[in-house]
Amino acid sequence: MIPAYNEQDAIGRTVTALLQHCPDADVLVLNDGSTDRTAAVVDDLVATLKTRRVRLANIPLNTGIGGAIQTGFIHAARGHYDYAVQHDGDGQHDPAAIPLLLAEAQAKNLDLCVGSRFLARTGEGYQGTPMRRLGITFFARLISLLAGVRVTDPTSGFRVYSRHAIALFSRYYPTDYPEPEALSYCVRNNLRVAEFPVTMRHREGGQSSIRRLGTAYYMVKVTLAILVDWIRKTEGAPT
Ligand SMILES: Nc1nc2c(ncn2[C@@H]2O[C@H](COP(=O)(O)OP(=O)(O)OP(=O)(O)O)[C@@H](O)[C@H]2O)c(=O)[nH]1
Ligand SMILES: [Mg+2]
Repeated sequence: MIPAYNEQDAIGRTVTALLQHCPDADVLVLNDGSTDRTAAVVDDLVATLKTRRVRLANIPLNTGIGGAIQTGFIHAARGHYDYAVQHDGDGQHDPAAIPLLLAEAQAKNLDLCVGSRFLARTGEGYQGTPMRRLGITFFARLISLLAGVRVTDPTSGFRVYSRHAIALFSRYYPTDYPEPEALSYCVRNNLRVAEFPVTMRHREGGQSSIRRLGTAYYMVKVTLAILVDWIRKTEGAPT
């Protein structure tokens, strides 16, 4: 599942690399009302490669990453996929890490395996601006405290989900900046969550979505959403 908003510069290379590194995977691009050539780039690639492994969901209005990713979960649940992978379309994630994340999820029976850029010993790769790291540290501490699991990169959108998580998130997935809340939601609903070290890169073009919504709004909204979620009842077992 690749959420994509105006990623014409990077989406072609991202999809091509995914096909190479994950020969058993189908790729779903969730193009969320992009106003650039994102859809055309994917259509051209599919025509050139003559592949059925790549699908393009053209969501007509911008629903945000949450709405797009939940569309991906609904598709994954209906298609009876064993695992779903969330992977950015801006070139920041390395698809070569997907088999490692999957192996970790399988070996440890995880429902959510999050690629963390802060677990690699070398501290190499893209780590975000100091301001962003401060926000990440805040959410990491908040979730670690509430959930009792060690979290270092709760905003990472590089994730592997089990069938159990696919079923849960096909029914509900948070909106706006969904990643920290989705992680917390998993733990609260007794799913098995852990992180695995990955290296991230700078985006290959386009614009970060973090700029589009104010940072203060993000911090307050996500904090409140996580706190309110913890006083809700646990979801029933997914079917
Ligand atoms: N479907 C959908 N995808 C989006 C939207 N906004 C961003 N994305 C995609 O979600 C992924 C992550 O968004 P980014 O803006 O790169 O967020 P980020 O990686 O945390 O921020 P940077 O580190 O600054 O790049 C990218 O593939 C974006 O194209 C949106 O409104 N809808
Ligand atoms: Mg990005």
